[in-house]
Amino acid sequence: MSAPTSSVRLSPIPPESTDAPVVRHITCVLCEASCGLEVQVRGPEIVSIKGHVDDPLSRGHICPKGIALQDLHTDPDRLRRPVKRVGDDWVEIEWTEAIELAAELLAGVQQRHGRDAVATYLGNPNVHSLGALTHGTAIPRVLGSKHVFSATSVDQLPHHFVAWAMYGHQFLLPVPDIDRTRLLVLVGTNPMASNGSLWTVPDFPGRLRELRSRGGRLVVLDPRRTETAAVADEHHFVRPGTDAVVLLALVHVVLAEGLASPAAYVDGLEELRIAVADFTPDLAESVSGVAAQSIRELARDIAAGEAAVHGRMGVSTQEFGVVCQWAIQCLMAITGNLDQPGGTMFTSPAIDIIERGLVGRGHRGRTTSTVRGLPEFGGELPVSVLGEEMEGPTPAIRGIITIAGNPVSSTPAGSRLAERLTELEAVVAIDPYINETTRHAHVILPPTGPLERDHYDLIFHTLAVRNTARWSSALFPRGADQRHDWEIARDLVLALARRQGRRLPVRQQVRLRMSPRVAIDALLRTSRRGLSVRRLARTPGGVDLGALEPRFPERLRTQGQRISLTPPVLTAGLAALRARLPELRAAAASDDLLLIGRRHQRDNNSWMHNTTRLTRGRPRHQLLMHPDDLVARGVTDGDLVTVTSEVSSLQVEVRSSDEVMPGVVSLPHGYGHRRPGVRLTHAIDVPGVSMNDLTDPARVEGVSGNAVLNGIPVVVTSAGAQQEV
Ligand SMILES: Nc1nc2c(c(=O)[nH]1)N[C@H]1C(S)=C(S)[C@@H](COP(=O)(O)OP(=O)(O)OC[C@H]3O[C@@H](n4cnc5c(=O)[nH]c(N)nc54)[C@H](O)[C@@H]3O)O[C@H]1N2
Ligand SMILES: Nc1nc2c(c(=O)[nH]1)N[C@H]1C(S)=C(S)[C@@H](COP(=O)(O)OP(=O)(O)OC[C@H]3O[C@@H](n4cnc5c(=O)[nH]c(N)nc54)[C@H](O)[C@@H]3O)O[C@H]1N2
Ligand code: SF4
Ligand SMILES: [Mo]
Repeated sequence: MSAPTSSVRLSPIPPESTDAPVVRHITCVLCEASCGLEVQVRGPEIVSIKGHVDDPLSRGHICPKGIALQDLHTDPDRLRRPVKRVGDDWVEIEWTEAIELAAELLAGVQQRHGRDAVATYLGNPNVHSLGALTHGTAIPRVLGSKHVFSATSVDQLPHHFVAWAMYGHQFLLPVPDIDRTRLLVLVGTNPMASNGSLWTVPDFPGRLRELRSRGGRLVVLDPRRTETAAVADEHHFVRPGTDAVVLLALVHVVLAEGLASPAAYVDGLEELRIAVADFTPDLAESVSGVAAQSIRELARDIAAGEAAVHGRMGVSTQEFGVVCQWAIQCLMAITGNLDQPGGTMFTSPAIDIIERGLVGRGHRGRTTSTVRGLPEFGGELPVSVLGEEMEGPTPAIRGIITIAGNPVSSTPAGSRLAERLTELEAVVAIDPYINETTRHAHVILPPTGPLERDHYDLIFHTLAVRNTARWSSALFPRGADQRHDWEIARDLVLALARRQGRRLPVRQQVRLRMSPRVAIDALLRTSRRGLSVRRLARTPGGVDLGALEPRFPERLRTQGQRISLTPPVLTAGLAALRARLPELRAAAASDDLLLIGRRHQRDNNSWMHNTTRLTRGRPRHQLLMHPDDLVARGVTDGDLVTVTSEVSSLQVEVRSSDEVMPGVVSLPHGYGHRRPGVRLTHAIDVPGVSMNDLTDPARVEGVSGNAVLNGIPVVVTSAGAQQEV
């Protein structure tokens, strides 16, 4: 298909223009795949959205969410101007008033109760918004409270923790070199639905097909036969929360059979062999259900080279997340697959956030939470403590600002957190919607949407399967009454500083006033690649900087640029795992149920349900349960069931499915919008409940404090009698 008029523009199209359609290239910021899209626009209207075929990274890929960007853009529920809550009503106010009100509320709490009394919660879209990255973090900095939280601790904290402990920097996260690998092993990740995570791998299906045509294989370990498992060469059901034992057994086999071939900069092979000596394939089989023989064969195959193992949500947000991530890194390192083509590799991004010091290397334990005493990592406390820090006669937290986050839906015991929010003296949200969390705000400051702002992927170029650099100019100009994320952050930080009676250092003021475009341009111009925003904007899809290349040991940030396989902070996790083994073995033999999560290609965490384009069709909110488990409980497909965890109970329809292994039930997260005060016209009619009403803030991963969202013990009973309620 040919495009009507191809042109590259640096400035947004004026809204009154009504000429022939113009073709523009932008980046989709809805997920980590960061697809390059080709959009036809006529004036303020979108004529079509499709994948940009010539994009060197995403190669034409697009998913239904990318097409739904237009619905997000035109959604009448999306706030364009600030609103203030007056009783149960919302009143639009001017920006100056809104910023002053937000600053007054937050500064007031700090004046009355101290700095730590105001919390910041940074949600997932912060990493997908350039302005939030360049300016947003100035907000927690000016507040100066220890109570900084983010979605990281309901997600990938174990990855950062292990990268920090082994490679010396929390962002030295290796990605599978899918384009050259011979063997891809995916553990607890479902890229056919999620499009990849901590692994920017747009067009996963196409890349998988190419892997196959090269004679390569995909092996999946997951308690559910996911969309990815369904297209794999081999799928092993693994009982939730037991992967650590399987992954350690893989390490065990490699070392026991003398198959190790680590690089010269790797230390501690013998210590590792001793540490994993008791984690045999037979032990792994008894707790996980994965056959010992399969583990032996897989270990040998990985040791044969050009193999990449990647573990994500399923092995991160579980009881032994850090042990899992550590075992995976050890496995890659000892088999010589780390930092090698076909293995797991590190990027060489045009803007190197590690080299340029844009992200700190990580630190731990500089402060602790007030109630449970959990340590910070990298300046953040685990979000599982957020609710409890708001409780008691003298709550540690009395005010909060949420930035692009919906913790009521996304963090453990969300409904309980919602109750706490109603008691706070100040709730401020930087968010475009009145949703499960922001309905409790006193004031909401809505930023522009993805089509109204410039973008450059500071984070996802760092995690991509190919080195490229892409600039994405705003498709439409922002309205006169709208503000970008970065402008809101700038104004709020300045207002907070004024109220604190201090003058920000000049350098900081200059940085705050610099638009993200100017900041990125400066970073590009001073980079080794010698690029600029203008140069990138002239090249639709950006520039291709080539395949990933080996970067170690130079890129290591450890002492002497060496890798220790057995840092004590990681091996410490083994004691807790050994202590749990008898229970894990007993649980494997019982008929108790464990709850796990799931993602659907047309869901986007908790916030894209307000478009019928993504929600129509077969409902997908149900609890999946194995037919044998249904029979054992006298429940039939489609029934309403009561699901009870240690913290709460809820009712939801059940769907019989042998996709899940016996003893496992699965619910998606991000559902359950029908709550008082939510202003999402379509989403409130989407059936479903919030999985995080069942998850337990007391269950955190033992080493990092990451939330445990998978492998939750639950009881399921028929709710037949209550069905008419
Ligand atoms: N049980 C269970 N819980 C989970 C997960 C799970 O698998 N199971 N997954 C976890 C994971 S991986 C994550 S990342 C978290 C996500 O947790 P959160 O980040 O807390 O939640 P999101 O659903 O991503 O909500 C994003 C919010 O940002 C707003 N928003 C969207 N775009 C922008 C923008 O550009 N600027 C601003 N300021 N706001 C914006 C939306 O309106 C919404 O309120 O959930 C976690 N929770
Ligand atoms: N369509 C869509 N795409 C998304 C998102 C979305 O909400 N929707 N969210 C984005 C975000 S924020 C993230 S972090 C990524 C996440 O990307 P993924 O990690 O790929 O996400 P999930 O689909 O949650 O995959 C987790 C898998 O782990 C399995 N699992 C659960 N418990 C265990 C266990 O104990 N062991 C093992 N081995 N497996 C287990 C689950 O069955 C599931 O298949 O996706 C991103 N992309
Ligand atoms: S895969 Fe992700 S980045 Fe690509 S179009 Fe879909 S939502 Fe956007
Ligand atoms: Mo995430």
